[in-house]
Amino acid sequence: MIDLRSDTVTQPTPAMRDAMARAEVGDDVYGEDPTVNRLEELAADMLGKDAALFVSSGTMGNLIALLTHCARGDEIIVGNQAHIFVAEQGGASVLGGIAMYPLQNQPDGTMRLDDIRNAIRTDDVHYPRTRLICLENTHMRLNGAPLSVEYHEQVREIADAHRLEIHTDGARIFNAAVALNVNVKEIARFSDSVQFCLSKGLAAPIGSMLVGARDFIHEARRARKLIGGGTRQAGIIAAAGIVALETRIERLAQDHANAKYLAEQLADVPGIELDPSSIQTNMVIFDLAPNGIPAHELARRVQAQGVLLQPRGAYKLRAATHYGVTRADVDTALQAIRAALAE
Ligand code: TLP
Repeated sequence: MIDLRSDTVTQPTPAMRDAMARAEVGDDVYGEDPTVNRLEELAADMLGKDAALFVSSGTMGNLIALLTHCARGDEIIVGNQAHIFVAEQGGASVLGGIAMYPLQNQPDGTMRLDDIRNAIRTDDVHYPRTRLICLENTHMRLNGAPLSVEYHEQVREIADAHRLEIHTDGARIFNAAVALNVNVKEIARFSDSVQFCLSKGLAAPIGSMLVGARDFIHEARRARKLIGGGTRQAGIIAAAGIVALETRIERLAQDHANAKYLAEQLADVPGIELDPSSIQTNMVIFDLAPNGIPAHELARRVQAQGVLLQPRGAYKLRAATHYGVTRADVDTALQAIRAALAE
């Protein structure tokens, strides 16, 4: 199977399995797992922050960040296409009593700066208190668009002017850094906290990191325990995370080139609507002509030819590239898609 549904399907590399087998471990709730501690130091250092916390998933990392930044009744400003708003069951509201103020995401993954300014609440007894601005980089639902360093800086200026904090859902922040050709620290420096995933393009089997200031991570560690995310000999999985950070970032450029190639070829297929210039990282989201076959039917037909795509709407599909997908696989997938549309 050529699995283009997501970069979450990546399998751990042989080096990861080897590191997992050999990992030195201890009880991480006591802070005694040397491998987890090493991963947390490495992540904090790479992102240019004081401290880091190892968590089970991106969803958990975002939730812990929001629970730590906000009290009950506080409000966050978040994009209406953001994973935090769309795809985390409203966890911050359900579990933290945190209100969400969704703003229209632009096609490049940003929220308009004026929209952010206008959404910040005045001190009025009717309103919740604005506390946090959430960004997503890369922006998954918007073709994996990377947000520029300049945009992060502009949002920081607004946050500072209103004494707000910023959390970035950087599930794929290394994809952004590679696409923008900047050190990831440059992106992270304008956010108080960043969550990033080890288990997507970086290919680790499990885990995400939350990074931020020392006091913030101290509180986040409490929130992680609160929601049952304190784990014991977690070094077994943290070991793979270290290998991910040390060895898997370089590969992302190839994933981006494969996504670009896929997009350029798909744009020429009759019945597919897609602007290949919007593809800068590893996500290719494309539309089918509304009078043609629906997305789930195309997915079914290509599956019969050994290719998995993810339907993301009645006439919308996603293909994500990752290290399990070669250029030859992309060609095979293209053939399958062309054949399926011609059926
Ligand atoms: N995204 C998954 C699905 O949930 C859609 C995917 O296949 O892309 N932030 C962003 C931007 C994400 O894309 C995801 C996962 C998460 C957070 C949550 O990470 P996990 O799945 O580890 O909880």
